[in-house]
Amino acid sequence: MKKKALITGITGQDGAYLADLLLSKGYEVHGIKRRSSLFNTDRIDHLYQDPHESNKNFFLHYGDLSDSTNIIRIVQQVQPDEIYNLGAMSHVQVSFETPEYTANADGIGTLRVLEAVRLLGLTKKTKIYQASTSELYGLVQAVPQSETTPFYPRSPYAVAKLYGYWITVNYREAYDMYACNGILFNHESPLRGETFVTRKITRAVAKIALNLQDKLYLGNLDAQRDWGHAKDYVEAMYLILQQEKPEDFVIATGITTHVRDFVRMAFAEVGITVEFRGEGVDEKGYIVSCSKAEYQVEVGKEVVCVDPKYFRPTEVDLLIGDPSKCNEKLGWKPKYDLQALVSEMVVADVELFQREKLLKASGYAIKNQYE
Ligand code: NDP
Ligand code: GDR
Repeated sequence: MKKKALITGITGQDGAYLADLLLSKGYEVHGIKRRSSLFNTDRIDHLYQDPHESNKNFFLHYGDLSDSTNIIRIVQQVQPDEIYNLGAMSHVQVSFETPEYTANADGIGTLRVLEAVRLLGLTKKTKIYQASTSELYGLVQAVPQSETTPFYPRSPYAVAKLYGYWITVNYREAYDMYACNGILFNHESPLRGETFVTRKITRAVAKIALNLQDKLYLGNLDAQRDWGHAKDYVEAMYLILQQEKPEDFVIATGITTHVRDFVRMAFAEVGITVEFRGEGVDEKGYIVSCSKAEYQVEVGKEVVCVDPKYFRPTEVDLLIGDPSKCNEKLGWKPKYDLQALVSEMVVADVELFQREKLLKASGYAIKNQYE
């Protein structure tokens, strides 16, 4: 019998990579997608199968984590061996503007998944992975952050995820469920949402190199993040559910980098050297040289500016994870380093915008990008 997995948030970055991974391992994969007025399945369109085909192993169900009857119905219908609860309002800054919705989807949504499994009598069959986050650490208590470092969440997103974390632990202890938290540090890829800082930077670098954009406006350049590749991190999610005992794991690279240095690395991929001058809101990045003749950029031009509108009411300054436990118990180590990640993201965005430039030059309308 094929194993069955149910993924909430399958249309997101991690959902797409995880679906690929589980299908490659012979799973039958079910995903929950939200109804939207435009198609929202770009990241998983390559997995689509004709609904009339027999032997299908990939299924999508309409649903939402804010709707418990819907979650119960889908879990009952699928009878999954594993649930990966990746669905969430995942943008930290947006959570300050939509705190109640974020609490509902990210906090109570987790409870709804756990309750569905419990109410349907599946506690001995269904294992649950909860997408917890390094944002739980928030205000720095100690570094590197490990499974035993105290939490101090700094956003409505992180507070909602704190509830998700503890309700998962509580259901494991109260009902003897196989339910685990993966406390994942930031992970990125060419599929990363366009408004997270890494993808915002790699898209802007590609557009600036191709003369499609003038400047990149960013918030806090001093923030430090432990960045890995999403492809590596979904392997860790899978491994967490294959252990004998349910446990929580930090998944991280153990290396941290400033946002400012990510900017430098991304520009370097297109041969552009950027130097930062000034301080605080007056800090700016200038092009000091360009080694690739195919990119006609102006040396001396100001290309990076700070816009305080991207500052958060409360910020998480420094994240650096301690991957000792996942290294030892899961045998997990990332295959990508930051340089390889940045390179893959910039190459993908240059290709994307080269196509867009061609369309524009040929008189086709292009989408406006709001960031
Ligand atoms: P994305 O934002 O790319 O994807 C989020 C997914 O959740 C999308 O499929 C989205 O659907 C779906 N979703 C949002 N709200 C709801 C809802 N109310 N009901 C059902 N589905 C919903 O996030 P990532 O793939 O990057 O992250 C996956 C999970 O891991 C998230 O829970 C995130 O908080 C967490 N996480 C992410 C980290 C990272 O660095 N990427 C690090 C640590 C944790 P739609 O496409 O329709 O918007
Ligand atoms: P984060 O990711 O908040 O860590 O949450 P994001 O990429 O949004 O921010 C990282 C850091 O960069 C700073 N920053 C900016 N961020 C954005 N988005 N836009 C900007 O213009 C900008 N300028 C500077 C931020 O202030 C921050 O310090 C991500 C999400 O995937 C969460 O769901 C996940 O839980 C955590 O990672 C781990």
